Amino acid sequence: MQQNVWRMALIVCALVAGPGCAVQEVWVARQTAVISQMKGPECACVDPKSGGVYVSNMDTATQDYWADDGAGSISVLRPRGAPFAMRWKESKPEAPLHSPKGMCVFEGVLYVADNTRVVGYPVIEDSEPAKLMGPAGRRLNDMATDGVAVYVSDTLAGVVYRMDGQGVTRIKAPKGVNGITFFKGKMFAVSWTQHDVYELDPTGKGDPVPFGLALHFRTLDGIEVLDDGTFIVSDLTGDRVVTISPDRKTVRTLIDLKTPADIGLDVARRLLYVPQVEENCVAVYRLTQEKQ
Ligand SMILES: [Ca+2]
Ligand SMILES: [Ca+2]
Repeated sequence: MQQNVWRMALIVCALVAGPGCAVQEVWVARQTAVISQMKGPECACVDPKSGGVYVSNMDTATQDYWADDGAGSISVLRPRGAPFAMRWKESKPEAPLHSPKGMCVFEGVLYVADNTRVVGYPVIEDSEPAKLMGPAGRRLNDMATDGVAVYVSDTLAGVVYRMDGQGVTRIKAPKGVNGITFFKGKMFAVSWTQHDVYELDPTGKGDPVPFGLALHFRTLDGIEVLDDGTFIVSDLTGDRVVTISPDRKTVRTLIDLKTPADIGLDVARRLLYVPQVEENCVAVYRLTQEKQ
């Protein structure tokens, strides 16, 4: 009887060929490496030109991730995850780094959100960082670039700042805004406290537009977008990384793992870097599309 039902279903599928019967392709993640020796890693940021990966270490003994404690560092991994320089930049009295979080690379400079300040390190040593006017932030969190300017989110103020050579402008964002990213000229963000994903208006005029997926999440941290438009977001206390379909409707678990923070995506190599804050490591995954 059961067999007949399945056979009938297949015949109906073949005749109707509706979307529900089509073979689906889904993204699958396979772990390729785990890099330990991190110290409260918050963000992995891929330099798309070199494939090198910067990792921010908040380095806290007290789990106060917003302490101006003069302890923080930046690690660099090679493409595919092997360590290159575990302490590429460290806090110095004359150039403090407290609890670095989100980063982006723009015009040869690695920009880093560090509590209330944005700091810049030339990617090529001994060159001067570009002069950007930073905002007076409260809890600066993630950074992104659209290739024209640099953006930083402020989780406590619920706003995103746009910085270029002309100064700072404000962009409307949801309360608790955390991760931000750009994809094909559109800007996206996740909220730690509102538990949703949003499209933002990078001109700063329009209100954030929620995806309406808040019931799926606990505390969202990072967001990236694959080249087919699939979103990848990390839910830190939800202990998972998920994909959201390009039509913004379907949520699927991609990886179950503890405390995933601000993920980094190497689109060209299809590698995903997941800093695990409380595990003091970065897990590296190869992404493939497979038929379901
Ligand atoms: Ca610190
Ligand atoms: Ca973050």
